[in-house]
Amino acid sequence: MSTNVSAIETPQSAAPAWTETLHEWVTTVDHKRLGILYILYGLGFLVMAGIEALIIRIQLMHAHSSFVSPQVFNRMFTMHGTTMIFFVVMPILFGFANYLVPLMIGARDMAFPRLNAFSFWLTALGGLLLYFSFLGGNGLYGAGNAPDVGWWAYAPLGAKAFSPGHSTGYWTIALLVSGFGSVGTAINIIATVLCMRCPGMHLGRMPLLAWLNFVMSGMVLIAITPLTAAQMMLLVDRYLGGHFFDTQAGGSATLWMHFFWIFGHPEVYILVIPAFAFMSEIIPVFSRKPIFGYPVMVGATVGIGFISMSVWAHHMFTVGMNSYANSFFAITTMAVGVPTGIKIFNWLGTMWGGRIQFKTPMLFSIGFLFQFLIAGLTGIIQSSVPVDWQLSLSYFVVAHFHYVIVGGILFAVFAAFYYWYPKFTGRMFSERLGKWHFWLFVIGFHMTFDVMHVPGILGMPRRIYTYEPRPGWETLNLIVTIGAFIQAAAILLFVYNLVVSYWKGAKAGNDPWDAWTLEWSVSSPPPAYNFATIPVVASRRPLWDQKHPEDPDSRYE
Ligand code: HEM
Ligand SMILES: [Cu+2]
Repeated sequence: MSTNVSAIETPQSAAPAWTETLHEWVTTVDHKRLGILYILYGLGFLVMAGIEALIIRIQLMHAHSSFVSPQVFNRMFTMHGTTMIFFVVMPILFGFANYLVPLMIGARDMAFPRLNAFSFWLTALGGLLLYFSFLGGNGLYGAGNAPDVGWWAYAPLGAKAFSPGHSTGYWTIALLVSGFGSVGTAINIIATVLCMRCPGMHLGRMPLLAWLNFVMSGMVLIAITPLTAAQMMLLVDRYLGGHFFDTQAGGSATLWMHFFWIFGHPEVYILVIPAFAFMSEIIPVFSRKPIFGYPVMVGATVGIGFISMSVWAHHMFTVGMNSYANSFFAITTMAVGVPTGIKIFNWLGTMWGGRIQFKTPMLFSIGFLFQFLIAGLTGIIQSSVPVDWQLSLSYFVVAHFHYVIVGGILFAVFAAFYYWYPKFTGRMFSERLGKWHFWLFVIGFHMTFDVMHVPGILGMPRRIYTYEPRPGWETLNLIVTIGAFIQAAAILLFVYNLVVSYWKGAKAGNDPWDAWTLEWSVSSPPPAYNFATIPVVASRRPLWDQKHPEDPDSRYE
């Protein structure tokens, strides 16, 4: 019996089309759609956390300012830091990993699509819970609303006695819930990389982006667990009369610090390793050369993964550990610079002798290389214990980690946006606006974070709500604040470019960059099933081989 599919009437639903679309997106288990949801979610919170940063900078623009109250100031830096780390950069990186890993290894989806959707919605709930805290009390100036204990919530600040009401409760539960989401995504990425690769793609041929997200996921499983345990203990302290972190009742405040940084430092590598992955995919394509030292790049990543688990107490050089402990953590911190340096060397080796195309993705990649190197060097400076004793809790530290997070990770994220946007949307973004965004952001970034080092060296502590008009402090802080606004303008230009190009951009086609990984072998955007037939690969550059069968020597093995 033959069934003529087209003859069957599909009942037309009375609901307006947009509700159909909304229903599709809310219930999707497709890795590409979940990837886009993660990215849009992260971009939404980037605007929130960006506004918080600008409020901080307006308050610090000159001495004796009272633009906001000390309470609101404390809430702004706590929400800014927590949001940027957990609800901006992590979701955006998980979004790219979700979208790209299955496509790059020749798979139709992640290993566990429903776990994938569940993990996204847990992360989404976490961010909403954190921001519900603004409404949780009686408005901005009321007690018991947005958390104000810093993004580390050091004991005893997190205790009920110091933060009455539910503000820290919201912070703890929001991170707990999103932490389960991160663990779910990490399990999914690991299972997908190990079990879903297409025929011929053994681990030695897997794109570096899949390798690095595999290592990052392993680190998530190890690092998130101590944070989850500490949060559980904090909830017991706050709501069940526990004393884990209460020094007066036999608990320990430094115990919280150890738990937080056993998570916290690997966390910064969980953020930077996917950024490294973007560089290892983008730099070769715009240098027209395969990556230099593929196996070493994999080895260096695994090395970073291990060493970065042993450096955490470099955040605690000033709490009074003995000199053996200080020396140990100083040495491990310097040691993590070695595999990181190898990566920078290999990216430069890839560009060396290449035919460099200065397209927007490559401009942001070069910005990443330059700034991440400087960020690494100021990190090494602080790994020297006596130097850290001078600089700890100063604006030099704030400048350093923003150099890593903005100068490194955010630049790499922008490079990734410009590189894969044509694949996600089927449209090219405006290259002219892209270049404007790049140069404006470079100027804003250096005005903000280069200059920020100086008041730090001059002794300006972080997290102070205002300051005395000491020599140079006001001019320097004014320049920093102007720089922050230039960065904000650049990010608005970026958002404008992405939105307008979605409708007006030139058609992208499958492979606008003449690249060589599998995501470029399918249409833009890819069909729901990704590949009509599962590809069979024979080298690290499967699409290149397809495009250049006449040139077997160019096979990169
Ligand atoms: C793009 C422009 C940004 C500007 C202008 C900016 C500005 C600032 C400022 C002024 C502070 C210090 C507050 C103080 O101690 O007084 C701060 C803190 C912080 N920022 Fe940013 N930031 C930016 C981006 C980011 C990004 C992308 C991240 C992370 C992904 C981030 C993470 C943090 C963290 C974790 C803190 C520490 C919060 C705390 O002390 O509890 N920032 N930011
Ligand atoms: Cu650290």
